[in-house]
Amino acid sequence: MKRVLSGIQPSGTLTLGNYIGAIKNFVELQETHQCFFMVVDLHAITVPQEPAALRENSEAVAALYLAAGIDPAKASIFLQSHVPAHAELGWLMTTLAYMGELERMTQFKDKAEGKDSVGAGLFVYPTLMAADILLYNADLVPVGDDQKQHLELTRDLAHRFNQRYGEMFRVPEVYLPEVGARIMSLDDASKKMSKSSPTPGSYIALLDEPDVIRKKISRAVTDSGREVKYDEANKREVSNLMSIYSQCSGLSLQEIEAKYEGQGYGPFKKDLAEQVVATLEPLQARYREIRASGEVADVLRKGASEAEEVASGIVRQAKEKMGFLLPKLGR
Ligand code: AQP
Repeated sequence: MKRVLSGIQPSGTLTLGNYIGAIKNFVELQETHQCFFMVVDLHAITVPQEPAALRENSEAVAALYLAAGIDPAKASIFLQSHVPAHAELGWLMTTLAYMGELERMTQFKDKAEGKDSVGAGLFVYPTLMAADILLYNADLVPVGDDQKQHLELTRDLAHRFNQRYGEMFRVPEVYLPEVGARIMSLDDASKKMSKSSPTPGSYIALLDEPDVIRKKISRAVTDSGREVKYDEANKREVSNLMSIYSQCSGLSLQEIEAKYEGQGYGPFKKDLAEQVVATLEPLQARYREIRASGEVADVLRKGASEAEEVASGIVRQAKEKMGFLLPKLGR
């Protein structure tokens, strides 16, 4: 079975963007691949996190994985910080990377823009991401297109290591899920929907109450026209709402266009809200049961031990190749 690795940062409450762009695909991938799904808490701290919120969000992301249908019998679910090999290989990768290539990362440039002080963690974060991937010799890393450059850096670092110290890392392929998976902000369709946005009206949180969802969708920005038509170049806002509708209902974009022909945005937005509520209500009910049962801790313990089994061997091998004097393994 091919191996898949991916993760989500516990940097806020997850959004419909995280669900459609990531978790929904994870649920499908677990049927055909050996999957490792992380809660990437070490990445989350590249921007300051309030400790109590980090703890709560970390458990919440794991519980949402389960509520969405990721099955711990099929996939390993774990916290990145529970597997020390991530931080360890992350450091080794940092020493292989060049300042120039990290400075070229557009995500760093975007996140650093206009700030007086920028954390060093944000700068070296792509080397930790490279370690995450290489620790599992992952074949596929499903990510959004904003992560493509980081995956290319991972490939470069893997090549560099293999050339310098001898063949060891598999060079992973970039795997971008199909188009339409990128969900944009409800108040500005030029930006992606983000859980760390300071404006709650810009995103639908997976745990938003039904009435909050209805209100956010009724206030979502559209345009001055009245045609429900998919046209990313000229009708970005409506196209984004149609993508959400399509992902939640299973209807194609053409079917949605036909359904609302000549009706304006009112009925479309009303039905969209109900589609989103119908998608999220069962997930929310399962989430509440999972949190109440206390099962998350056991799932994370099992997942970390499965991940550790793979990752600790890889980091040991990498250290050996680099010339570290290794402690003897137990007798
Ligand atoms: N708007 C989105 N549309 C589609 N996919 C999305 N993802 C995130 N936002 C959207 C996908 O979710 C996965 C995990 O993302 P992450 O939490 O590790 O970081 P991110 O991509 O930076 O997500 P956010 O919500 O924007 O987080 P913050 O605000 O903390 O930076 C990835 O697979 C991503 O593609």
